[in-house]
Amino acid sequence: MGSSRSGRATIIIASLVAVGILTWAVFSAFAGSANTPQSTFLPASIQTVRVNSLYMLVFILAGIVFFGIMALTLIFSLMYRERPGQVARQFHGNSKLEVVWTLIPVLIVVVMAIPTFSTIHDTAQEPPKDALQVIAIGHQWWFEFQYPELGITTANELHVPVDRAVYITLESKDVIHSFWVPQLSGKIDMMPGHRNHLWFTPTVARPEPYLAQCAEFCGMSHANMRFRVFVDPANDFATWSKGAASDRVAPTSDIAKAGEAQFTAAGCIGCHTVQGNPVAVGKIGPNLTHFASRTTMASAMMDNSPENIRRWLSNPQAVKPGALMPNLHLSPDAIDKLVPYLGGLK
Ligand code: HEC
Ligand SMILES: [Cu+2]
Repeated sequence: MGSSRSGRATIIIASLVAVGILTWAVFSAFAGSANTPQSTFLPASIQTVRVNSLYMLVFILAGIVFFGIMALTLIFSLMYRERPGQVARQFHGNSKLEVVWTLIPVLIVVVMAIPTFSTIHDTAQEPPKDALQVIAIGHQWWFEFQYPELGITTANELHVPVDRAVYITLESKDVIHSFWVPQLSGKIDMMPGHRNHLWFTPTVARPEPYLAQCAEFCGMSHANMRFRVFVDPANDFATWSKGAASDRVAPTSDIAKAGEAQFTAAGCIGCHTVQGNPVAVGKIGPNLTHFASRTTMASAMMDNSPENIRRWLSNPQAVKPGALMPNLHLSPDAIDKLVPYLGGLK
């Protein structure tokens, strides 16, 4: 008798502790927004705001059910616990109760279903006619972005104007990748030989980028396959896109000329395009025409700085495991010419 009573006490204490830990885990997931730049709880597009409010509704309803049932379980196990000399009353069925506990879940499901269907309906619409067209191509392990209407090809940093729909066509050059900007869009696979689509309308312009990354394991440097989305005010986007569509500034200084010659001599032109340089038309690696205007390099895994360019050129695989740019065993003199050249590709 005594042992079964202490057993029950243990169960009650254990359930209280479990409820406490769960509550803490769930609420800590919402906290610390500054430290969670890839949190889906900080939506910044029309679509992610919709999805997030739907999520919150389901989450709150589930929370009410969860805590209600836990509380009732605790209360009943205390109130109706075994007592000496008492025998529980035996009976079969209670229609009123059965109707109530069937209707309540039905009601909850209906309350969740109506906004779910309407959100699915709205987010599955065709994008508006004036949407900005972007083709995003996954490569092991970097992202290529093309703006067919604007004549732009760039890599790893996507610029989009605020308050205008962006229609993204997703492709892959090799294996399956996945395109995901947690604050701006859902997550959709980039498949070889098949085009997927996704669109979103960013609503919050800001100088800091939205962090994003490949969300489908795609090989050795999957974790280093990141990208950034800059949501610009309309004017800034116009300025950016004009620059991004232009050719490189033809080298005039001796340093720039030597750098461009080295870029050809070292074979970089076989894999990299520099618009305006007639021999640099390679398509294997990122387009470098305006490389220096990007804030990061090697798929946003590090800052774009002279030191990092130097490290990269000395041994790409040492910086990014498995990187598909070969180690060209460049001489220190060649690297000395290439670093300022790349830094000048504004
Ligand atoms: C065989 C093809 C190939 C050759 C040759 C090659 N690269 Fe690359 N390069 C790549 C690939 C692929 C990447 C993307 C690597 C990644 O991020 O995973 C890359 C990335 C880069 C980047 C970073 C670009 C960015 O936006 O992140 C720079 C800079 C670069 N290469 C410069 C050079 C220079 C300079 C040379 C010549 C010395 C050269 N590459 C030769 C394939 C090549
Ligand atoms: Cu990946």
